[in-house]
Amino acid sequence: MSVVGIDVGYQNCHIGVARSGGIETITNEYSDRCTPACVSLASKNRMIGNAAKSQMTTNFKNKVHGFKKFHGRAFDDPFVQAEKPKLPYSLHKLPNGNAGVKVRYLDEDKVFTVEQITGMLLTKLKETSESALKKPVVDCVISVPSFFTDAERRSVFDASQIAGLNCLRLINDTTAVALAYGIYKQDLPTPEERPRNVVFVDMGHASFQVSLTAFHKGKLKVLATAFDLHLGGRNFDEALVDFFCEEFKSKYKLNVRENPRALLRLHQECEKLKKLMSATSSDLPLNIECFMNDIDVSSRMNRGQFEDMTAQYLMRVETPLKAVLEQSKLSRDDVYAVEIVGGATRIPAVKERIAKFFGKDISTTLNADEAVARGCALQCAILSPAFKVREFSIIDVVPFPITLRWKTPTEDALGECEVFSKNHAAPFSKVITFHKKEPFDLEAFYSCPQELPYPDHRIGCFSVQNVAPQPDGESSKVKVKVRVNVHGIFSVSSASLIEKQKGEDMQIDSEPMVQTEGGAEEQVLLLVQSRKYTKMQVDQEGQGQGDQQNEDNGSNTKDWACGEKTDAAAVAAGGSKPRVQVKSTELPVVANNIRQLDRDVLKDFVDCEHQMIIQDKFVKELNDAKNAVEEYVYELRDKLCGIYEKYITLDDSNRLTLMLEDTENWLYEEGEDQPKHVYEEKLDALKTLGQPIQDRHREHEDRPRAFEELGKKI
Ligand code: ATP
Ligand code: K
Ligand code: MG
Repeated sequence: MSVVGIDVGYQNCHIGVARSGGIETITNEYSDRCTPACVSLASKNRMIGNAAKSQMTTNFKNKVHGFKKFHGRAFDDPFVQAEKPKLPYSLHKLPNGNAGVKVRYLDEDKVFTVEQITGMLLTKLKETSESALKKPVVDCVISVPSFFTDAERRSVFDASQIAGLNCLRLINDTTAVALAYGIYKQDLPTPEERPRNVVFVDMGHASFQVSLTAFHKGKLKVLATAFDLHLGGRNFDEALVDFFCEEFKSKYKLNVRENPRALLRLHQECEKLKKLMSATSSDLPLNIECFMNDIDVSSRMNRGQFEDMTAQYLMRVETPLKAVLEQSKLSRDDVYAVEIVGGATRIPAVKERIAKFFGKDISTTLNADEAVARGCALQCAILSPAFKVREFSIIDVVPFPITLRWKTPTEDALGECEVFSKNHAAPFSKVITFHKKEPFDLEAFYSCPQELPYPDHRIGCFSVQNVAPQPDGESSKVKVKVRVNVHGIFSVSSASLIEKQKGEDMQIDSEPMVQTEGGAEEQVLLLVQSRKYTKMQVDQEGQGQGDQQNEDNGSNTKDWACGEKTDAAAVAAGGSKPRVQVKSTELPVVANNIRQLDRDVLKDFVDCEHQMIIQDKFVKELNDAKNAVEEYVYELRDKLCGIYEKYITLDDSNRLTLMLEDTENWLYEEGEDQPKHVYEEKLDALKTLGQPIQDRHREHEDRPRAFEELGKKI
């Protein structure tokens, strides 16, 4: 069983794995720990990661990057529309209204969903993990921004399935970082002591996330999260790009924005310049040769100028920092440490702003690039039975409050209940009791559309089916379980009909009910259950199951929805009241209008990804066979006028050299595009001639060594 954690960044991906020695981040085939979130589609195959990024400025229309924030979004979404003109590739409206990516692949116009594109990226990361671990990788934990809503999370989860991964948990970036911070700390406070409050700050390429987390020995509890959806390293790159576009317009009369290739190159150079400015405050040059219309461009920039032109972004650093303090009702003095990660926190002015706000030095004890991936791998290790990890419990938060709404029997009024408040503990399940005579629908939505970083506040509609009145015509008691699962995804996960048993008093009726405002007959009772997810099992949909009745009566009694407080928590916790004999029948719950891929479509995408993997493998083997011929030609030719010279007659050597030259020419002409076996035969033919020479050479080389060995023995 594999233990792998994947940080899928907007720009950069990292992989953490558990080995017997501990958690490490692994390198890819380019010996790079970072794999760019970039997918390139071509006429014969795909290139993913470094290979795609390295030729960023060629074939750019088919190079897809910056797609992370399209997850779960419609084509008409204002964010998608705002991004569209900045992208070198085209977006396309899919039949379901979502944003797809239009590219040329296998010499055809193709539209891929964002799930498929991320699926491709995850396929690559899966392969990288497999070659590092030397075994198949299926189980993993993947990070998502803490502000991702249901639709975005479902979309990333589907992407993981397309790549054939079994995602045990979608974990929030800053929570993964908190785990990576806390699990090795030996000096965390005991349960009786005040918690250690740590602020985690992650500024990546495209967004800014902050969390405030309370630590005790063996556990962490996220108290609050806040974010700036659109603040990250890319804003700083874009500020530089804007500046130089203007400058080159007046200085060289170049309209850079009209030339996508030049614009991409400028972007790359500006990012390099930005990083250099983090290291030095002195004046730095920017030179790009043959930039546009055969013109070389050059300019200069220093940190002071850079900070001036990015003041509007630096100003925004403070807001989420303030927000986590306010939400958790803590002051700066309650904060033990401020840990920063994410590439863009290396910008000195960003660091200064954070330090200034908290009035203390910021800590960089975690690896800024790898902490998220390490945290993901740690979470995977905790969830995996294959590894023994120190017990560490994680309680995350529900970032946006969630409400359920239903029709009342009078049909003109709606019942409504906020089932999860902002910063409610997650994962978490609750049971709501309804009294109903017929099937009913529960509509779930985010309660505060104005604070939601997503245009649609609806989550979905859950129909509870097969509800019928009791034999005596009375309403039936229906218990509905709602949950925010381990991935941060909401659902009405189950429902059951509770019936009186013959001869039994329906004692359960004496349970206190919570009357909601919606309707006279509607009674809502929220019972509290907590999860113990360290022993989580994963069902076929890959979603965490394993809710357990709360064993810890005390701590959760406050978690009553609708602000109602009654003593029913004791019942919930199986406490003081006598157990009632009741018959419970599972009721089907059908989810509608959930913002996610159709399950049949997902299945097709899984097959499609599989086909593409086969195609890539085919092309890779073909290229390897061709390259082997080319390499052999060069190697042999080199050695014929070098170390092999003494082992071949001049005539033979000339003949062989001629043959090598023919082969080289052939490779560029009709040998350009041949089936694999043709290259293999070509190589074999060359080796038949080359091998005897090589053998004679080796024999000669070995002779003195053999004598030496013999000498030692004598
Ligand atoms: P996100 O978390 O938003 O999804 P990501 O995880 O891909 O994005 P990171 O890898 O954390 O982002 O950070 C990438 C950003 O950090 C880029 O904008 C990059 O230019 C910037 N960056 C990296 N090193 C430096 C540096 N030394 N100085 C300034 N910026 C840097
Ligand atoms: K990253
Ligand atoms: Mg990141």
